Amino acid sequence: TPRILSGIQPSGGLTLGNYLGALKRFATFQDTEAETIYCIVDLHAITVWQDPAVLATRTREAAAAFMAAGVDPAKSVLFNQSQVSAHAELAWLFNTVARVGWMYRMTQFKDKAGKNSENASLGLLAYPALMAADILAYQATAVPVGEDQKQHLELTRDIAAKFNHDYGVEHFPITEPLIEGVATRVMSLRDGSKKMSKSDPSDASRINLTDDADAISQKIRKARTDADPLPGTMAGLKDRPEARNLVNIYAALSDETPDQVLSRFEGQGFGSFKPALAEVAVAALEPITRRMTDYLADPAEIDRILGRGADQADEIAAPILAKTKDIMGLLRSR
Ligand code: AQP
Repeated sequence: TPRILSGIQPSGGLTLGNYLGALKRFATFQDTEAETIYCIVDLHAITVWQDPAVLATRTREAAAAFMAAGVDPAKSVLFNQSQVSAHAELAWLFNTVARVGWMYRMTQFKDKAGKNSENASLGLLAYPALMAADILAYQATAVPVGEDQKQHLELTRDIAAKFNHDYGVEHFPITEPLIEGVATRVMSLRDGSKKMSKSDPSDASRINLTDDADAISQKIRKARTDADPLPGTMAGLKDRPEARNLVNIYAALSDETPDQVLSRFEGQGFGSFKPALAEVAVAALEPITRRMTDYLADPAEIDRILGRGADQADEIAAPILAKTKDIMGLLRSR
């Protein structure tokens, strides 16, 4: 059976980008023949500084967001990465397979490390090797991600292929990215060239899954746009990234194509489009926010769910890790 794996970092409150690019689709895979494994990747989050006083809370919030978006712990394995040691162990083994040059080429590293990359954590550079471990510890065959993670997934494929080649085995699958839908890249509300991100310093740049109706409406009202009326099709929005983003968000939330949305708004300006978008966004997010709040009322139950998930994950990953060590010639002394 196909095995699907994906993860989200508890590096801040989750955003509409995380929802449309990831969470919204996660639940749908549960109803296919595939086995689904979802991981809150706390070891990834600490590649940039995380306040220890809030990381556990962020992790529970992410778990609540998964479940609020429809991920059912009875159908999917849901856990936090740091509790399953195969991730860190396999990442080390992959550090010996991956090449330094591969890591320096990653655009996310360049973006997050900034100008002073010598001062970035070594973990931030090695991030894609840990991501490869997340995926390959379960020999996962498909990974649903947003467009932004495509480069990292290619690196996972490179690591799997090099491992198989170097050791002359067919041990790791060459994982396929599952990138589809109109909002695989939701952009910042303040800058149409930057992706919407939970760690953007400007809260106005994103819609958080915990924002209430007023906050959502206000952020959409203030979103950067232009003064031109909307065209009848997306082709007419070529040089208008902010406008394109808002139309894509509308389409993704209402399960339409962007052209279907535009056909109703042709000739109208943002004065009428933005309130309509706010209404669609509030209607889509309100139930999720409400369910998140319900789950978060019982943090001990969230911990129990994640703990059970970690046990299940460990059961799958441990033999794959052991086999990997055998292939590499590491002595099995017990
Ligand atoms: N703006 C986005 N549009 C579409 N999909 C997105 N994803 C994130 N942002 C967008 C998808 O969400 C999943 C989890 O991402 P992550 O938490 O591992 O980290 P990220 O991609 O780096 O997301 P953020 O919000 O930008 O986090 P920070 O600010 O901490 O780096 C992935 O499937 C991703 O594609």
